[in-house]
Amino acid sequence: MKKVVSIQDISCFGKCSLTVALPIISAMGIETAVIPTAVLSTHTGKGFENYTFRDLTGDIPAIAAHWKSMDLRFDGIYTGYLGSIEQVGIVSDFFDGFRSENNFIVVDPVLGDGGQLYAGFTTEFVAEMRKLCAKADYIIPNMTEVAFLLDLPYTEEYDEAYVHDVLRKLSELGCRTPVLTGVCYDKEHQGAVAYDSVTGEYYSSFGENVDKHFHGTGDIFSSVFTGAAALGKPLQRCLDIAVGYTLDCIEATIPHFEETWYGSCFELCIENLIKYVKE
Ligand code: PXL
Repeated sequence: MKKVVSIQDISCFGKCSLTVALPIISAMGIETAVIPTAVLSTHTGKGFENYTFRDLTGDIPAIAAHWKSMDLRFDGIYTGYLGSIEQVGIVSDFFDGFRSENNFIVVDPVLGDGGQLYAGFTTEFVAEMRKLCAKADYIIPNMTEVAFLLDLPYTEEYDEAYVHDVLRKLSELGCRTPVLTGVCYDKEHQGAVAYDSVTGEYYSSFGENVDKHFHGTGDIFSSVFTGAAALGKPLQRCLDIAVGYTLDCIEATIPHFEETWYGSCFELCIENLIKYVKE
C-alpha cells in the first residue's frame, strides 16, 4: 500500500486540515499517517472567534525520532496549515530526515484567502513559508498566497500570461512543480494550472465556476492532489481528479450552506472520488 504522512493542525470542528486530509487520502486507498501540529477548537477562518490553540511543535522532533528508529518511510509527505515560524523550521527538518529519491513533498502554503492573511500570520511567517516551499516537489498556493509568497499585489484580474509568469516565478523559489488553485480566466470557469519547471510544460484543468466562497476547498484539493500523486497518476490526471472532486464537494455543499457555512460537505460525494481514482 502507498503511505502518505500529512503534517498539519487538527481543527476539532470546522472540516479542514487533518479532518479533511485523513478521510480523503484514506478513501483513495492510501495509508495515511498524521502529525498533528496543533489542536484548535475550530479553524481560524471567518465566522469563528475565541478558538483554543494548543501548539504541539515540541512533540514533532520526538515523533520523527521514533519513526526514524523504526525506519518508517513514506511515499508522500504533505503539509498544510502550520502555526508558527518555529514550527515551519521543525517541519523543514522533518523533510530533511524523511525525503528520498523515491518520495515527494507537497507543501500547501496555507497563508490566507481573498487577498488577506489568516489571523495570526505575519510577513516573517510568510518568509519562513517561502523557505519551506523551496524544499517541496509540489506547492499548491491560491492567488492570495501567490501574492504574499512573491510579494506581488493581490489581483483578481489576470490572464493566462500572468498565471504562467507567476508559476515560473514560484518555481524559482526552488520547487519543481507549482500548482495554482482557484484560477478564473472568465466568470464561467474555475480550475488549477500547474507548471513542470523541468520540462517547461504547463497543465491545466477547469470546471464550472460557482461564484461563492466555500471554506476548506483548498484542503480538499491538496489532499486529493497528494493522494493522486502518491498513486503515481500523471500530473494532468492529478489536476483533473482534484478539480473534479473539489467541484463535486462545492455542489454537494450548496443545499447545506446555511448549516455548513464553515466547511464543505466532502463526505456526501466521497464515492465519486473512489470512482475517479479507479478510472
Ligand atoms: O483550511 C486551512 C486552514 C487549516 N487550519 C486552520 C485554519 C485554516 C484556514 O482558515 O484556520 C487552523
